[in-house]
Amino acid sequence: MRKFGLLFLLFFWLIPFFKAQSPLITHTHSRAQLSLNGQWRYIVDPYESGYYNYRQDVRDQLQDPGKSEALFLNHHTTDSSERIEYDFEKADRIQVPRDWNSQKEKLFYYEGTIWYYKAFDYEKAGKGGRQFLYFGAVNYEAHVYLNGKKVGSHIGGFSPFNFEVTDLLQPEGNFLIVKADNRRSREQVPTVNTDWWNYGGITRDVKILEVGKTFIQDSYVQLLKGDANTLEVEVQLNGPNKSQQKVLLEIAEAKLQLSLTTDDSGLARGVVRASELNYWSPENPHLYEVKWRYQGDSLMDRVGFRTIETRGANILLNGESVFLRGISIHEENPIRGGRANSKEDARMLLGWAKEMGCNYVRLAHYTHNEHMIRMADEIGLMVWSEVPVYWTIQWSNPATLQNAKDQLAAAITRDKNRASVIIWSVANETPISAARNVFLTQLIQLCRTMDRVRLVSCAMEKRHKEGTQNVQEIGDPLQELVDIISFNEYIGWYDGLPEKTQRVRFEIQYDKPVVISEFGAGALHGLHGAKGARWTEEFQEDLYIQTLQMLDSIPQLRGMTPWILADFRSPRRMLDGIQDGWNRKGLISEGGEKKKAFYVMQRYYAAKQGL
Ligand code: GCB
Repeated sequence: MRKFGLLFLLFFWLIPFFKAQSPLITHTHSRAQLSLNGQWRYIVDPYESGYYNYRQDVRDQLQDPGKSEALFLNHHTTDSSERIEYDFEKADRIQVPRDWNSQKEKLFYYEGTIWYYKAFDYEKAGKGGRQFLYFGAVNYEAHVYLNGKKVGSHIGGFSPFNFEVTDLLQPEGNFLIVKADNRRSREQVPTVNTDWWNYGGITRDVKILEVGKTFIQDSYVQLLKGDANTLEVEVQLNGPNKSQQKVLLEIAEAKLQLSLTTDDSGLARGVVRASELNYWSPENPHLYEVKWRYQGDSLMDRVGFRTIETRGANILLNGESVFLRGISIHEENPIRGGRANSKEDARMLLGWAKEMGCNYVRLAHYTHNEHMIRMADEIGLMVWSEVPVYWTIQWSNPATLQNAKDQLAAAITRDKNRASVIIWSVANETPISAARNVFLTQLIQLCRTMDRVRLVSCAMEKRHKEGTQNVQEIGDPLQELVDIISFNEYIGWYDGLPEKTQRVRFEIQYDKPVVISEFGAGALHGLHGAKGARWTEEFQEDLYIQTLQMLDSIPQLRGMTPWILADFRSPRRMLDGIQDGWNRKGLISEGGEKKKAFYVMQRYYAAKQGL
């Protein structure tokens, strides 16, 4: 009995803590909305006193959270004798979206909790509608409160999430409070150890989405696998009247119309013939206006149609073999500093890639913001999209696996209509073990179930073939499961000197395309010297020249993404006078200047055009 009572208590204690997150709403750019971007107030709380009381109880779980310290209540008083130990109205301001580290010097190295506060009025557009609070991303853990009530929490620093707030919004005097905590921990994804800056805060757009009582939550329109003349279509309604409803799809430019009827779960599926499509490609990034209509609700999207598949060692885009002329990119604006988060940032980063002659980018090592993917659609760049399953994470921890799956599922849900995205990557440089194999196999399966058309890969490692000096093999059992064999190859930087590249031969057992996910060398822009001297532009240039010769001898080579477009911040990089907290493997400096190796890639890609 006592046991039962305890379980019962635990159950009720858990309910408010793990408030269900609403299913992800997509197409957020084209919906009626109120942007909450702009200036917010913030309070730094390294001891989390606003979250835990002095007995370490979670305040938002208590009958009496303690209005003097429970920041989410935003308590105000006119009684001068009352003790209130915080005041958002007096707190410093910070820009949202943007990480905190690059905005405030005192927060440069900060890892911990910061409370964000935003006051706003909200005039509902019409009667009977619903409102959802949407976050593009918060790094890493977010607890969200509206008008003193908890609306939910989320983990994962690079994925979007939303909560319904219909019953909480009021016409005037709303206050939204977000506890953002970017502390690293072992069981998370990524874990404590990465080679990038752990930028904290509300790093992507925040908005209130205004939708009808029953509304189009999500939709899908892409070419059917193996058939370039048929579109596969799916739409999901959300709301009390979702069953047996008519939803209309219209692609006027392709003279297509389709009416679908939802089942009891609000889902409708169909296919429609579409001949003479103008196919999307990097050379012709054509996007169609796609309109969805359900009762008064209408959604607009710009969608490209292309096929992507592999045959033997070839990658076929719209049936024709392509060479992926790529570059790896972190989501960072090195010139301004901090996480990239806007259309302009995307234009700058992807513009540099275009200038190099790329038709492809590897968006490392986590899901990038939606502006990046949409810009890639617009300007014509194919995309490798990745989740932060990086180096060593807890392969045997079911919560860690669930977390990785959630991040991957969010990326696929958000970006499944983007023609640019051709590859889902489930991991980077992970050590082979039975537990890892099980973990990653599940992620690969998730990609295959959620996305029937795109390719799957991961950045593996290479190794010396046993008993040989200069023969390299991959040896990762995941080669069997992926569509594209990718590995990080640092011969000449982490493995010998650049001349070693001339002795190395690769043995790759599979008749699958090989796309090198990384190679590179560190160089400080403006530092010149002999090509044998590390950190000079000449060393990096020479390594690139020699590496390209070596890679060209791999018969299945179908592309590459050298590491990396631009220098990026990393606390692991401590060499004073050279690194100063930057990973210097960029082909472009933090000031935007191109290093010599940039031009090596530009020339190499010019010669690969049309291949
Ligand atoms: C790698 C990692 C990447 C690092 C890079 C480096 O293999 O995948 O995240 O930044 O090497 O510079 O060492």
